[in-house]
Amino acid sequence: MSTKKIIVLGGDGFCGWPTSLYLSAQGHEVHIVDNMSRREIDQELNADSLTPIASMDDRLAAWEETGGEKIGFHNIDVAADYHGLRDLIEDIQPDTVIQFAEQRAAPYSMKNETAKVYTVNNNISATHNLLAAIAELRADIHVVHLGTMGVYGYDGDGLQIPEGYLRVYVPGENRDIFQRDILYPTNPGSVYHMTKSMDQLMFQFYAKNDHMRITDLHQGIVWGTQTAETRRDERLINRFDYDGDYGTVLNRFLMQAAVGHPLTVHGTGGQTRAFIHIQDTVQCLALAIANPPAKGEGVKILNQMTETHRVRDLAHLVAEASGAKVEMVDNPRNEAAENDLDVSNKGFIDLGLEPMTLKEGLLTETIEVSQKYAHRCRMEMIPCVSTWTDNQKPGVITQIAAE
Ligand code: NAD
Ligand code: USQ
Repeated sequence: MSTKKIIVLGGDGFCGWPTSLYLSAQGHEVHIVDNMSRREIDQELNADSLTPIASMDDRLAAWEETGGEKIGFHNIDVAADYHGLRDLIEDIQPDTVIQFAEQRAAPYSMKNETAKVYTVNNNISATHNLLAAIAELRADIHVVHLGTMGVYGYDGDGLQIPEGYLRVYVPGENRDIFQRDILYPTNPGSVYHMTKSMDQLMFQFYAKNDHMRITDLHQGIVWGTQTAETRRDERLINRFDYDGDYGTVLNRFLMQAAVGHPLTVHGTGGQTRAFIHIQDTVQCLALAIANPPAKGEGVKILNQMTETHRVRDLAHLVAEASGAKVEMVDNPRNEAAENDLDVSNKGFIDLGLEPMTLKEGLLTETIEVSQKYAHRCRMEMIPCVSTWTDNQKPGVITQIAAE
């Protein structure tokens, strides 16, 4: 394996931190860029990570003390400080830049007008600043971006979702049939998911105009918290979001079980979603970095997920493992009550990914981590209260529906 110089934008976050450690452990030279905005949002919401995350200085010191190579850190707002980002790229001359630095919570992006405007400005500018800087420097740098499965939408009717592109046949005049491979039509379900759809157009343009090498990873919901590297020392522990805006469904169910809170299923729980464990996320990033597209090839899109599950099935699985109660609450989101989801992840399987699944003991590990830090949970932050429109109600518990 050839080692590379890698800049990780958003390297303090839930996916970025363990990815930075994994890549460093693999022998790559890693530089983290982060403006700590996610930690500021913790304060704004008054809902800290369930796990006690150390300061960046303490994290990096702990990494070196446990045998890791030095990781650089640069506090830059990628969305606001174009020149800071460009100068850093010029200085480091990375082979790869990973773009994790976006506001990633759908409920937060729907919270109010301020959060909508922030999410769009931050996410679009961060991604575009990166692309414009690489174009200005005329550098041959592989951009690896974390997109989302949510760009495809959730109105599945049995069609297997391909990896990014859809082959269409368009009838012309004189009975001609024209073939095109187009970006799969986007159908975002929140302002956050909309920004990921817009990112796709920017990638399409820069891959065409500047022959930039770009990989866009359409990732499912990430669950779990620890990886082999973050387990090395408590100061390396990864973030664990559980609150109604940032907590994602499976991790929320696992921590709810651990703190004695009923499992909050939105609506009928018929929503089917794609999932991936954080340990597989870091493996996928390494595989994507090792396999960049050729110059001029167009954007390489890979579906980064390992399994699909219906929300109510997950709730019952966690309830069986833990004895927790399941509660059906109002759905604060404007989303299909029931959907099927069939996704191709052939790209990563062909590259050698050996997926972990829910069955492999990791559910228990996440419950145990949650139990250890249960005293840090603020119960009042658990309900999902950000509503998509005035027609939705917050997801607060009113009655026990199932056990
Ligand atoms: P996170 O919020 O934990 O991490 C994002 C990091 O980026 C934070 O540390 C934040 O401070 C930083 N950041 C945000 N805006 C920035 C800016 N303008 N300049 C510098 N730093 C900035 O999110 P995450 O869960 O690690 O997600 C990372 C990426 O993966 C996101 O783009 C997200 O959309 C995508 N993703 C996440 C999931 C998931 O389940 N967590 C699933 C699919 C895709
Ligand atoms: N849900 C519940 N109960 C809860 C929380 C959520 O039933 O307590 C439901 C939601 O209504 C939704 C589903 O679970 O139907 C998934 O919600 P989520 O918060 O776990 O996931 P989502 O909002 O889609 O966002 C997360 C990440 C985002 C990423 C996305 C991948 O926050 O960054 O892009 O997963 S995907 O869902 O594949 O688009």
